[in-house]
Amino acid sequence: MVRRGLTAAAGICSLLAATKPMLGAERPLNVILLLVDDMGWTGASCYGSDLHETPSIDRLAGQGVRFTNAYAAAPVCTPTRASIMTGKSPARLHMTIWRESAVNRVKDRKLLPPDTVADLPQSEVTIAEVLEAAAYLTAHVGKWHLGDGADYPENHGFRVNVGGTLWGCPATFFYPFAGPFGGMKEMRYVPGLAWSKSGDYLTDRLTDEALEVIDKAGDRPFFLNVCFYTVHTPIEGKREYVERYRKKIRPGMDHDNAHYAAMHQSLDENVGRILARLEQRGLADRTLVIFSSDNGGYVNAYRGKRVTGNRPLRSGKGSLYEGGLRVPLIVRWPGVTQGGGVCDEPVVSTDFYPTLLDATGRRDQVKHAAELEGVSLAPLLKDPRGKLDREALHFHYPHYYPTTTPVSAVRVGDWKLLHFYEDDHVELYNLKDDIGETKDLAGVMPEKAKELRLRLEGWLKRTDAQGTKPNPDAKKRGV
Ligand SMILES: [Ca+2]
Repeated sequence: MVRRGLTAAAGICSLLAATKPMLGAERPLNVILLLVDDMGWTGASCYGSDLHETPSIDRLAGQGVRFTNAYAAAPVCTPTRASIMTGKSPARLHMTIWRESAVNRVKDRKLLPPDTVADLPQSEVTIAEVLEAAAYLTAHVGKWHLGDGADYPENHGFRVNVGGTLWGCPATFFYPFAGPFGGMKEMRYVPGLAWSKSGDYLTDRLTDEALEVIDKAGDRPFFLNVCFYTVHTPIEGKREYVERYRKKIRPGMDHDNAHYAAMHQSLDENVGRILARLEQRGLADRTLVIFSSDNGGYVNAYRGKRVTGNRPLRSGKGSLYEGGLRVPLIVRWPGVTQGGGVCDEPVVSTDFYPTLLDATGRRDQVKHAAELEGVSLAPLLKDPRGKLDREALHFHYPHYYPTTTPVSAVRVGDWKLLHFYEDDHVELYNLKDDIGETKDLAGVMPEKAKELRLRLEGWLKRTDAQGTKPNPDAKKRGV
């Protein structure tokens, strides 16, 4: 039934026939990107969760390199996804907020956020377009959130799109994955899953379709972009798993949401199914696998219950404190990564694109490589104790969220500075001594704070980043 599902929905057989086979003796590397939605830094067992059980993700970490200082390029969905697809920073792209908010700007706060880009511009060359030009089968499965119909995955280099739409989350994770959503009762659905049946769970069904791509690729190299809708809201786990975690929760645990834990178990099972299929088909030794998340864990409540905490990190999704930005990242590159590597070098999702150019041998083939803002992680994957030739990571979120007001941030070595725009104040932290960002050192180290602030302002100028403006209505409203 599942097999017929993808064939009917995406016409995969005809697509395969239409794409030219690769020439040359060396078989190109397949690429699978496993991107989770809103998974916090400590969401997996191997990253320290005290509740979630993730044996498959942990096994992958044991076979590759696990990064401890990996960042999403932004603290919310759309901008980070744009950074992965383009290799450019959200600030440069003017895509700094999630799509729904980009088309409905906040106008009742002290500052007016900028008028940002809602849809991924066609002028950008996505990593999918690069690999499609190299005769890869390019398939997107799951969340897209990078534009409306004119900018769906199929218009940005993907030959197959199952489930990708303008929306950031499904109405429900249970069959039929459709229904009214939000205050406006907008009707949402997940396309491409026509052969689903009562009782099906979305994370399982999307993985069915991902497995179908692997099965049907044959000798063709493939780029499989699996963007799980989980563990984003709605926080809905399978009933039997929820009961299991309810019994496991004890007072004082960092993670104490049984539904959220159940969602992690389903995620982990499906990561395991994909990795097992690679083994079964003899593809594991020629497939690069990246596992990561698009922003930190969501610390606000859903249906009256806190979703998660990111301790020891401060805050969560939406914030430029570590809890909003720092994410899991595991990379397994056959022949390059040694098992069990741990890398502490700061890296960011913008780095995936140049890494994939190196891994697939495409760097010399693309004209725009010099425009990319990320750097290849290849040296770190070969030697996790190595260092990148990069001085700083920058972040720009000129928007509001329940966890933040408009803010930019820069990390240089162990130092991190945040610049909040509502009152123009800065905060300085030493992450080596204070990973929880509890001791603001800006007052006692003004020279250091000034140095980082100037560096941050220089970067914002160079990237043509959009700023906020005072809201002329703010005084009237008393905000
Ligand atoms: Ca997200």
